[in-house]
Order: sequence, then structure tokens, then C-alpha cells
Amino acid sequence: MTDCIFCKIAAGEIPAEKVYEDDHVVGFRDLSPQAPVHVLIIPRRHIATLNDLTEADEALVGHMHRIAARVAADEGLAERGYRTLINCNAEGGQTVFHLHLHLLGGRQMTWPPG
Ligand code: DGP
Repeated sequence: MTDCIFCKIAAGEIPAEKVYEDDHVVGFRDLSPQAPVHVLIIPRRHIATLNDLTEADEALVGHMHRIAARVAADEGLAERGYRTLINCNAEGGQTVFHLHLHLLGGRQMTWPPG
């Protein structure tokens, strides 16, 4: 999608601190980190929200989670622990409408989330 900021990051058209990339996903540091480690894992292909996934995307979503775990390990979080989450639409707190998996860690997470 031409006016999507995360599509532009995936394409390298606007800068981001990338920590991982392959043919299917890109991982980069969040511009407004909510924890010492805050990385977003996105599919290269534009998918607006979790609601827009199809059966054909199941492997992609699994891959996003596996890469989140790999980045967490790279960041020294595997044993300490970390959180992954996807916000969906307005009440879910989604502000960028390109699917992204948040990876948060490096501090004690609290529950329930705000
Ligand atoms: P969400 O609220 O779940 O839609 O999260 C969107 C996140 O994206 C938010 O934590 C801030 C981050 N973000 C927004 N614009 C940019 C950007 O241009 N670059 C980077 N690195 N992160 C961004």
C-alpha cells in the first residue's frame, strides 16, 4: 500500500532500526519504546489488521511469532521473559493499520495491561 508507513519501512523507503529481515517479515525498533526492548515484527505484505487474516496467512503468523522469539533471544530476553501482543482496531489500541506483533521486554511486565 503506497501510503502505509510500515510498507515504506519494509521497502527501505523510510528509515528504521531494523533488527531482523527475511523474505516474509521485518523486525525493527519501535519509535516510541514502551520497554527497554520494543521491537515490531511486521509482514512485508500489507495486511491491515488481525481481522484481515485468512487461512493462507497461518504460516506467516506462526513465522512472525517464531521470529519474535528469535529476536527476544538475540536481545538476551529468552530466559528473563518478554511479552508479545497484537493490537486490533480502535479499542484494541491499534494506531498503525499494518499488522504488527509487538515484542516488549527488559522490564517486569504487569497484568492486566492498560
Ligand atoms: P499500535 O498502537 O499497536 O498500532 O502500535 C504502533 C506502534 O508503531 C507504536 O508503538 C509506535 C510505532 N510507530 C509508529 N510510527 C512509527 C515509525 O515511523 N517508525 C517506527 N519505528 N515505529 C513507529
